[in-house]
Amino acid sequence: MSEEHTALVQAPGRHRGAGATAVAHPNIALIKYWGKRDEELVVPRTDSLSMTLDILPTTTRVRVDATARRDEVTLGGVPATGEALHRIVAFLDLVRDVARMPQRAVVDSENTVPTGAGLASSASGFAALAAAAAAAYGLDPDPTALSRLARRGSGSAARSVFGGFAVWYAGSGADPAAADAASYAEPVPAGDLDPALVVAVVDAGPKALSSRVAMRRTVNTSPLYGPWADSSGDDLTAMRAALLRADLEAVGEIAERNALGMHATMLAARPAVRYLAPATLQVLDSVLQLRREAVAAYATMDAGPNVKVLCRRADAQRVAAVVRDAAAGTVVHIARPGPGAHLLPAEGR
Ligand code: 2P0
Repeated sequence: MSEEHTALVQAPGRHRGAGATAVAHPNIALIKYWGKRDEELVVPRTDSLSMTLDILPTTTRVRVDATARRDEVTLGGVPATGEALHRIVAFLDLVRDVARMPQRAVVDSENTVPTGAGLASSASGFAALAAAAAAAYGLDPDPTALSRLARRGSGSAARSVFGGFAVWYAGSGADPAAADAASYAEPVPAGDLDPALVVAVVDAGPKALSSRVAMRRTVNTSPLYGPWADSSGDDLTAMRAALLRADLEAVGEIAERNALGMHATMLAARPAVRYLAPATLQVLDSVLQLRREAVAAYATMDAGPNVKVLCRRADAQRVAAVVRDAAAGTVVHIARPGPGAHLLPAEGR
């Protein structure tokens, strides 16, 4: 048994090589992750904090196939190629390394969220893949180890391992092994907050620039990056306190300023990274109008033009109607806090 992976152990009695299916939901950061300090290990520069949604899940099945010569991956029924396939095979290699099993796998993943549109498809995707692959290769990670594993696929996936609100620690230490061990997510208590997140999809198309490339450029070239990263630490402290006292207005204000600050760092990158579109600004105007009408509604945006609006559950229908009408063609979904990544019961065979 490998000593260096104490939490990622072989499951006693589990049939090695069985198939496993896992479900995970996207999460939306209220305190953003933007910038890595270790690209290889996907260790971030700052802590982040998110809400896992109860909509738009990814379901992923992994079956170890002793006869296969290479991994076979289908995403939404279509064979994966290029960068998407490369990232999934690299992730499976990591799992095989820990499990000490060389066998290839057959992977089928169904996403209900548009991929690559700044709607956290890589968070639900790699959280589901981590849970399913770990089980298929006979590992039995505890939640911290599963979060660290999911992080290696895509940083934000570390948070989708948990339901509700989760904080993902940047960790500290220059030594890669120490940084890897210290960077994981865990649940955050949230008083009796009863929030909804209205997801306003103004454009479901894939983004022009991947968040991976965009955050690298921001860290390397934006003069605003350092100040935002510093202020994000203060935002996180204030956010935790606001969640504990179930203060939705404070949670929303902190989330909105943190997101706008992140986009400011991108706009100041050289060349600029601009995900915000005219329709994004129209939705942001409608959120301001809601606040003028005394509705607690606060916006956050990720690596894309779509807007997520935090509000009370009781206000969600009204908020959804207003933001949908703000920009032509906008589609809205109402989300509430959802569950963490989990395995589905074993299939009968
Ligand atoms: C977040 N985003 O905290 C931030 C805010 C987008 C903006 O996490 O390179 O797909 O795979 O670690 O997780 C998007 O980045 O990036 C993201 P990688 P990921 O949700």
